[in-house]
Amino acid sequence: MKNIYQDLQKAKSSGKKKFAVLVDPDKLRMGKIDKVINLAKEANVDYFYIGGSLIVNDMLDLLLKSIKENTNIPCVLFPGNSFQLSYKADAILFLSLISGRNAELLIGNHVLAAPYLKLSPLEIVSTGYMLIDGGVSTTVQYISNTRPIPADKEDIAMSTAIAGEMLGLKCIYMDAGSGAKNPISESMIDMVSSAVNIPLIVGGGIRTPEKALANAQAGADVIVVGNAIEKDPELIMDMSAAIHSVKVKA
Ligand code: 1GP
Repeated sequence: MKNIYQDLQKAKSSGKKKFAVLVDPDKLRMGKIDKVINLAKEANVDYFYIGGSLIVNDMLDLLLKSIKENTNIPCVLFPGNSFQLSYKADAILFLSLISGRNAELLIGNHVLAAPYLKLSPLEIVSTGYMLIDGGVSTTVQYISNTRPIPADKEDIAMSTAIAGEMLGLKCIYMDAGSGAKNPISESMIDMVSSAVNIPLIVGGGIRTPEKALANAQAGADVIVVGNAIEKDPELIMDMSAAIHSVKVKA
């Protein structure tokens, strides 16, 4: 059995960067997913993150089945709510929305999901999820009923991440939200990654290999890209090459 978190910690300590392709089961037609899977295999993508704020059909299991039949790339659930669970994935980001003050998303939903997850074969990766203002109001902001951290408040982002680490969370995920106009700045990534020792996942509005590379160089350990790849799956190749080009420590 793979240990996804241990592998990520090992990569972090050697300076190796990981690339996650985010797939929203609702948005991808099955035809297009075959192309994404093949390109991801070819490009040595590290993870599929699976999720969306709204999943309105039964595509989740179908999508996981299709990925599993075709590749060994680990599938990590990135659930928008506690209905988005499936035993067919390898791991789940057990998200606590620590940038917000909505008790349901800090602990409430977790209590409801815990018995299911306890029995599941999924690897549980507790994750402090921080929404950062990306210049547009995103679905996750609306659904979560929380205010994101302002994009220029690096000290708030840093303090929030430190608190998350002190509470024992295993990862921090800084997200400008899917389709953000402004992705998270490199200076915020730098400040947060320097302040914590746990792996830092960064996503939201990353559209170019240059920005993906800049984020990795600034200290992101996992770069997540969804929208841009949905629009142009071929982008997987250049994104992956850029992220994996970051030099590993000797
Ligand atoms: C959203 O971080 C992810 O939660 C990815 O965002 O779809 O904008 O790449 P994009």
